[in-house]
Amino acid sequence: MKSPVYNHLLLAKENHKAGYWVLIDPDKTSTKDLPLTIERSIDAGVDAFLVGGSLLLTPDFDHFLKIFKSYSADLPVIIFPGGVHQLSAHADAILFLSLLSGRNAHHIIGSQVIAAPIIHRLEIEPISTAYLLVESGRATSAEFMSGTTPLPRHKVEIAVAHALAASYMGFQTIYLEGGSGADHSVPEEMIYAISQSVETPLIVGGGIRTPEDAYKKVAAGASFIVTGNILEKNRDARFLESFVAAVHQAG
Ligand code: 1GP
Repeated sequence: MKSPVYNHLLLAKENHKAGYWVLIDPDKTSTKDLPLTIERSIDAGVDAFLVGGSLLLTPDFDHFLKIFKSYSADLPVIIFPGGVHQLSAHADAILFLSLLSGRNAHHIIGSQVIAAPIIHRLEIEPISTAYLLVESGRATSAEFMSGTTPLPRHKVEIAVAHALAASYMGFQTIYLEGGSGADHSVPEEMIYAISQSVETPLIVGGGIRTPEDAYKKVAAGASFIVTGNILEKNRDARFLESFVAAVHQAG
């Protein structure tokens, strides 16, 4: 299978040694705000966009993606799905998530079987991703909506065991997820231990609020950093630029 987006991301990782992705939640950004939001991100030097959310109230995901793609130039637009209804031919790729930290077969393989033939027909690139939810304080939307127990944040060996299993199963990436707006982001000790155990690129997101946080995650071994909420709260262009610089310099 051709993997142009995945290869593009790996190249970005090679050049900067780590990549910075901005997550856009269609419920929190109107299509009217998209041109400016996207232009600012491109100017700041982000490496890709993720679009999606655990629970989306926006009825027209496809239309949102269509508008999004018309402004995003050559930067990859990747669906970060909260369910099988978050699919669109206007995206370049989709994180084909399997919730490996949970024990609910529907989120490990059930939804994937429903979505796979649609993704095939839409001709968007699936990037197989082992999605590992990590305990982060108060219950997050991802935790509640999936009805699964996250990995205990102080049990690094359990997280490493999951990452090894994901690597043996051939996933293209592992997403270490604190959850949107997490009280505490994924601990550096966990990122470090996993990065020492597997070669699979690590995406880290959830509760990352400062460029310094992002820098520490990359220094610990993250390949890609995702932020969402914080950029919705702080729309200052220099703040975004400092995130990009922190991630690119930390590698
Ligand atoms: C959530 O990892 C993403 O799925 C981003 O989280 O909104 O907390 O940055 P934040």
